[in-house]
Amino acid sequence: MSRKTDTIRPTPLTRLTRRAVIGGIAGSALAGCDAFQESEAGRAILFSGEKAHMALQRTIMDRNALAREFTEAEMSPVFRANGTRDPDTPSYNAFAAQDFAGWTVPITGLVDRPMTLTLAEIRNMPARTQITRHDCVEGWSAIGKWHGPQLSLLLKAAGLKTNARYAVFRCADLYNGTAYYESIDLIDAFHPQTILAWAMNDALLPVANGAPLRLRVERQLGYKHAKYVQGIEIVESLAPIGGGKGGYWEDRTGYEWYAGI
Ligand SMILES: Nc1nc2c(c(=O)[nH]1)N[C@H]1C(S)=C(S)[C@@H](COP(=O)(O)O)O[C@H]1N2
Ligand SMILES: [Mo]
Repeated sequence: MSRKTDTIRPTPLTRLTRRAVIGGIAGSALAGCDAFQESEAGRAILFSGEKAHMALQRTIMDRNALAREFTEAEMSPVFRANGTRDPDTPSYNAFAAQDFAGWTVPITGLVDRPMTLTLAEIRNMPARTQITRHDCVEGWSAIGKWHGPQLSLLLKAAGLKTNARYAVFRCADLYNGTAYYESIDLIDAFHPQTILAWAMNDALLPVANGAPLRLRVERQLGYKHAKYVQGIEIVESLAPIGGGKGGYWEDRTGYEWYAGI
């Protein structure tokens, strides 16, 4: 999708409303002329504002756009695992030995109703199924089917405070001795394809891919898709989280916090 605004023909517009931009009907609905607009300076002023507005509007529309979804026939025969393939801690192994029956996800921080959801409750929530392509920054991709409730359902249940800005995911695995963590902003958190997946390819999520719960945040690169999720924290700032850059890899490498695709 092109982000260029300068390909838009500068038809004479007197005003440009948000609605007109969204509808793409600005040219036809608002055509008109006046002396100011006819002057070069006037046009420059008008169209610089218009471009800024369009750029902003497009950014917001882009962020809400859906990731491509695929058909069953397009699914990868093997969906490889990456990063931690088995947390293998005493605590995780104890949960795994009981098919994760005791697994819970506390939702804490800037919420009106802090709550602890059980895995059973999460599996009973209305779920979305999506076949998407996972893109790892290391250069491989795989298409898989994911199933679980939209993260927005959980966040709406907890109720976000007005200063809430990010969702931080706490994971059960230690990566080189540190618990993996990741974070996303509220645009991604409320994106319709952002789900807490408990099933993959029509089976319960395997340990290698994040059992019993992993984030799917389909407009982002692979490392944002936190596996082994055992807590969600709503915060206003990422500064106090880990090294302050919002994620395990962001704090240790040059990986970008915003890894939008
Ligand atoms: N908890 C946790 N989540 C994680 C990782 C990890 O090591 N630990 N690796 C990330 C990376 S780099 C990728 S590409 C994906 C891999 O998901 P997969 O194992 O299902 O392929 O998980 C991401 N989420
Ligand atoms: Mo990755």
